[in-house]
Amino acid sequence: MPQRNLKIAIQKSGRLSDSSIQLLKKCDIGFDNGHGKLRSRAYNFPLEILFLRDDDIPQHVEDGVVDCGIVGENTLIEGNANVATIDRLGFGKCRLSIALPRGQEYEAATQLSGKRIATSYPQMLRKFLNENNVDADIHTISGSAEIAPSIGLADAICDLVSSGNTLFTNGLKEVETVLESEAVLISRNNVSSAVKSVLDSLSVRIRAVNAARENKYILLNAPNDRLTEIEKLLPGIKSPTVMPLAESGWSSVHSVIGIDDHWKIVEGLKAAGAEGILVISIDQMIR
Ligand code: PRT
Ligand code: ZN
Repeated sequence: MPQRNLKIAIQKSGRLSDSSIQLLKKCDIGFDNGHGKLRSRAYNFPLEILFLRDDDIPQHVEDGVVDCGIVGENTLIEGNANVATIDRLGFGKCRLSIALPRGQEYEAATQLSGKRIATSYPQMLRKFLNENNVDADIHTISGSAEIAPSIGLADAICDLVSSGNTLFTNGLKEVETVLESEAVLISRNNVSSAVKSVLDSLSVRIRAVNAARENKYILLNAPNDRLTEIEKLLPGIKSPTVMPLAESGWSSVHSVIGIDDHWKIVEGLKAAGAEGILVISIDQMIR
């Protein structure tokens, strides 16, 4: 399959920049991301990286200025660009929420009728309001929505929230979630087979990195008479690897476990007689 350089756009500077760069580096793609750079060519993978404002990325992907890009789903959906979502990337997680001044009682979306809601996401907010049969006045602003109620510009806001600190310090409370968002890899529809071939290679690497992040490699020594019990605690990719130790009556057991419950599994293994338990991070995992 002929290959040509794939062009990817990532955010130049902002909340998605570091994670996007780290993701490509964990895919073993080497490039110079020196301060102020606008474009960079990978030296060990057919990839050219363009550093752009996040809002411009979906349109540039649709127009073919770049072949693919990393952008928040919120930006993608609001911009309504005609592109394909290839992978969800697990970082840049946030939600687009409607928030009201904290003292106000809130029970249902119908209470938003007649209110002025300030937002940088008018399309998504309009859709949410229509779906909930709410007739509210959308006030489109370009940023700092959280101060709109306190300066009398709006009764409510619809903005991105991650920790909730910004809402809290501005005396606001979240009452409705319009969208759960995270960074996604997007590509132009109908890319050529030469571009698709590189995009597929990149996607395989990204999935391997993301799968690795969700798992740990575990090694332990197990007394043979407790092996059945220990194996039940370790599903592995297929099943755990069991090898005899030099010391008779003992085996070495290797497996892969999910990151969310690995401490619970380790406690179970110890209780079942496992010794010398090592838990190791995985770089890449290809299923
Ligand atoms: O310059 P450029 O246009 O490229 O960047 P930008 O300023 O438009 O975007 P940026 O860097 O702020 O955010 C890029 C993307 O990060 C967003 O489109 C989201 O997909 C994602 N993201 C994740 C967030 C947040 N979390 C987030 N918390 N984007 C913005 N926020 C803001 C939010 O608007 C609010 O002001 O953070 C504040 C709330 O944060 P908490 O933690 O106090 O709740
Ligand atoms: Zn932006």
